[in-house]
Amino acid sequence: MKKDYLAAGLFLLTGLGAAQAQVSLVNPVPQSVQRSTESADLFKAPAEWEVNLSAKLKGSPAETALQSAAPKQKEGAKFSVTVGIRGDRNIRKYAKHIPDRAEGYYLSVSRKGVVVAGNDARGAFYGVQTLLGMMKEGQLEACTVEDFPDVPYRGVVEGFYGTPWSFEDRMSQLDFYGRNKMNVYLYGPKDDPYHSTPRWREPYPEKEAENIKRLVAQANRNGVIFYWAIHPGGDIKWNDTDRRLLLEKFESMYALGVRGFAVFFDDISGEGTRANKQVDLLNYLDNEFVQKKGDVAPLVVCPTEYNKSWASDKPNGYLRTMGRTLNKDVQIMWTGNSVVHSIDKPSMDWVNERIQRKAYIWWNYPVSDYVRNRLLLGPVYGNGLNIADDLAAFVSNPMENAESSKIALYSIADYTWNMEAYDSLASWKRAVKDLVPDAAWAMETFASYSETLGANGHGFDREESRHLRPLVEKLKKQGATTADVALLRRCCNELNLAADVLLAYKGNPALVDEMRPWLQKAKLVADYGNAVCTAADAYALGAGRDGVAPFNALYTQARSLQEQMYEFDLRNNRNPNQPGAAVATGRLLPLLNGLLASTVNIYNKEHGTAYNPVVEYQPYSLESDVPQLAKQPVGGRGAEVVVTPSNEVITWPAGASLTVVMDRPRVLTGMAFDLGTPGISGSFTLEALVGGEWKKIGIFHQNEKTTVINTTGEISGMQATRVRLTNTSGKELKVYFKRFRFTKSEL
Ligand code: 14T
Repeated sequence: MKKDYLAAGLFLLTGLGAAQAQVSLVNPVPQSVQRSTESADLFKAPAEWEVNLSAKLKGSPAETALQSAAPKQKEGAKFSVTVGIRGDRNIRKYAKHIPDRAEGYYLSVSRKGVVVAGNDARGAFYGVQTLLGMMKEGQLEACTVEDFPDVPYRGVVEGFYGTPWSFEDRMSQLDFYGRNKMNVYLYGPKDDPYHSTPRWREPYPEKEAENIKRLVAQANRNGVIFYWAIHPGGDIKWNDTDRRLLLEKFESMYALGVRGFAVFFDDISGEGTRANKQVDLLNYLDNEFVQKKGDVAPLVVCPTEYNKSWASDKPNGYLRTMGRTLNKDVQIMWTGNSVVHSIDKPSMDWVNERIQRKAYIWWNYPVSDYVRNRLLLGPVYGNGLNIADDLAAFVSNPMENAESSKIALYSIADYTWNMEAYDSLASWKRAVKDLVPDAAWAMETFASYSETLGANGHGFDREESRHLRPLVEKLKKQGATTADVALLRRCCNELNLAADVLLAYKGNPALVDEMRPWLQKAKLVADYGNAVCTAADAYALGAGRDGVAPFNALYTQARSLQEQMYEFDLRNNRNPNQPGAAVATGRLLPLLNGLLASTVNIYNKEHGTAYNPVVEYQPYSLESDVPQLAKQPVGGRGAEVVVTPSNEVITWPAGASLTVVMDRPRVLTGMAFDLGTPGISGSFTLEALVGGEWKKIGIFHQNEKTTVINTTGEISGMQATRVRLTNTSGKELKVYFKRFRFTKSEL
């Protein structure tokens, strides 16, 4: 009984049942749809149909997809489904309608039956997918569709740092790519030991090999090319032995069914980065492996200089060398103007001219490996809608949270298929409904507080909580009114409601598991907001105090919830870089913090009290004239102060320094940093600002392998307001920034 009531409530909230033109459920949005009548001619999908599949499609993804459809296949059924590819007799009548484009198809739907005519086998599969997408809510729509992709290769590169996706995650992803007409998946998780240095040379153990075999089969069923990537640049020797070992590894992957190969030379330094050596190897692999096999997809390479900000632009520089000497059929990856960046026409022109081919875009969104306390669930926007002809491919690097990534991936599939028609917000809404069909309102609501990336080293951000933009603008100019507080309270209550609905959602347990820390955090944010709004109404805006708790209680509650949120981050989503779960930090939390501060000020003035108006205690900041480190976040966790590490090679100018600034003196108790190279610490000077004077901190212990300075003995007792590290070698240095942290106690 109760269950029915709940279901009815959700029904209303999500607007299910509203009249929907069925072809508008299809993702990606087709290139062209023709309806026979003015208003949509919708009819109930048949319970059974007769399938007439051309011989060439037997055993193909199109057949598998049809077998998974709801209608039963029955010979002699009234409703017929005819599927073939150009040249097949069963669809000959329709040949002239088939777009002359790779993976294109023609689809016709009437009350009598369906015709799918593909330009090739993949096209036929996509035609079937359009049919199935249309039927998602049990209906069909009379229409014809002529369709094809804008971008030849569309998909995903599993290329992030952190926990690689599980086998189950990947199986589900590959199915999702097929449904959304993505055709490539590049397997290259940075933390798979057999992908990267030093074990790239070894074949996979039996169990992992077996899993890869099964993934390849799943990819094949879904019309997805499974690319296996190798990341050998960390320790490769440019000799015959390593070349042979690489080829052998490729052979072992070929034996598992892999028919797409990529070589990643990103995020390395030293010998492995040399363009001409890389090109030699790649041309060798292309000539001796890819071309000889004959059934292998084009070789893909991620160059070392994979974005404009890192590219040396000399005539004989890295990119131009690749452009000139790398076999033309080898595809070159590119992340844009920087590591994480929107892609537009000028940036495509820039790189294509240099690499002398169309770039293969590796888009670093929604990857969150540099903001691991975040879920990126917002709309996909910002890339040019006029670059279809400039791309060899467009793949997305996703979050380690596989299910959550599907919101962005759905829209990336949409964008890469039909750019001009791409509508970011409409696509996002369909994505949410596709992922969480029975709680779409809750997911939309929660997602609208999980968009921003916060401060991060790449300077990339996404707009959060668009619905709060007007309020933020208004409050810059004037004080809050009771109506403003009512809006904030409503947002908090909706967020709380959405989190509760999702925590109980049974339709996708893997998704709920991924989101749990953020959903729980959202409830704390909502509680905090309610305390703030109640205090503001009663004690700052004169909305009446009858039946309202005393100010002191509400103030203490707000403080308590701030503390609970802080504590929550210490216990949840533990990872070494950005632990915890950030929710609603884009607009809602700053608005609530501002409201609390102004409420406290007003109350203090009226009552002569001294409640502290400072909210969200931010005791540390960073200053640096090392450009790559200037934006690095710094934070306190208990006794520790940590500057977020970076994985890139840092160019540290002579004399430049990194300084952590504290809001008041603290007692230093320990210190450790790691610049990645043995012996490098001698080139740096570490100091603390004590009573207005810089005091040198000597090296207490230096580890052989990495450069860790641990100054526990020497610094203890120093009461410092700043700690700084300076390159005093007199020359520019290339270093890593693996660790910079110290411990302190409060005075
Ligand atoms: F190969 C690339 F195109 C690429 O983007 N490589 C990595 C990628 O694996 C990672 O997921 C992504 C986002 O963090 O950034 C690239 O690696 C970096 C680049 C940096 F500038 C890692 C840390 C950096 F500081």
